[in-house]
Amino acid sequence: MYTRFTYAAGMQTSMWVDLDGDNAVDSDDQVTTYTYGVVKGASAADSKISSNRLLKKATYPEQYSMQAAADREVNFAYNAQGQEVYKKDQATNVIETVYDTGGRVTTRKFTTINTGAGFDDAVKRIEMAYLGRGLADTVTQYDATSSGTALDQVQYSYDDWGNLTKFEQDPDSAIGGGGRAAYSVQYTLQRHQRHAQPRRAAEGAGHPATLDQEVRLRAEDGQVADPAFLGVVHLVGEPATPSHPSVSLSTAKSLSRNCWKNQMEWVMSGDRNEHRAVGSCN
Ligand SMILES: [Ca+2]
Ligand SMILES: [Ca+2]
Repeated sequence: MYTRFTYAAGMQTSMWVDLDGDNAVDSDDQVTTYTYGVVKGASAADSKISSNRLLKKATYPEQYSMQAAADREVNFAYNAQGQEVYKKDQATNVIETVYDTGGRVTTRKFTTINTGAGFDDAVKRIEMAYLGRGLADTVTQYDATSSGTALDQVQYSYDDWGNLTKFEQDPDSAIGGGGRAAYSVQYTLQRHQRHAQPRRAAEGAGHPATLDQEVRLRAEDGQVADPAFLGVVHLVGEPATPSHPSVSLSTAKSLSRNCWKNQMEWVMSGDRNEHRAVGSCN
C-alpha cells in the first residue's frame, strides 16, 4: 500500500491511498481531492475575495460504491484576509465564523444543524470576547444564531503580567444570571524574592495547573523563592524550556526543609530522582 500526494502549482490537490500499490487509481483505492479557487460573492456561502489559491472544497473517498460527491464534500469560504468564514461539512452542517479587526474569532455560529442525522443543536452560537490586551475575556454559548438566551459562560481574569488569576464558570446562564450561581477557581501568585515577575501558574493558556497540586523544580542557579506557600517549592532561574520535569506531590516521597547556619536547604525526593536547593532561612 502506498499513500501518494499530488500537487499542482504548489498546492496539494490529492491524497491517494493506493491500496494495491500499482500506481493506478483503482475503484477500491481511496482518493481525497482538494479543489482550489473561490469567487467573491454576496451570500454566506461565498468568499469575500476571489482567489485561485484558497481551498474551495475537499472531497473525501466513497464510503460505499457510487456515493454522490455532494455527500462527501466539505466546502469553504473566506473573508478578504483569507480566514475561513464558512464551512459546510458532509452532513450539510454549516458553521459561520466572524472575526474582529484584529483577526480574532468573535462569533462561531451554526447556521445549519442536521438534527435529522442526530446532530445536537442545543448550542447554536459561541461568542468570544477579548480584553484590550488581547487576552480571552469571556466565552458564551447561546441557543440561537443571534440574540437568544445564554446557556453558559466562562470568564478569565488576569493580573498585570497576564497570569490567570481567576476562572469563573456558570453552567446554566451568563455569569450573574439565573439558576446555579457561577463557581470559580482562583489562583494566588506570590512574587518571589529576587525577581519582580511572578511565575506563571499555567503551563498553557486555558490549562492552568493548580499550585497546590504540583511542585515544580527547575533549579538553575540555586536561588529559592519563599516556600511558605501552599507547601510549594519554587526555584527561580527557570530556563525558557524547563529542564526538569514537574513532580506531583502525590508521587513525591518526601519534601523536607532543613535550616543550618542560616542556610535553608529544600530537598524534594521523587520516585526516580532528588532535587535540592539552598537559600537563606527567613
Ligand atoms: Ca491502485
Ligand atoms: Ca447561572
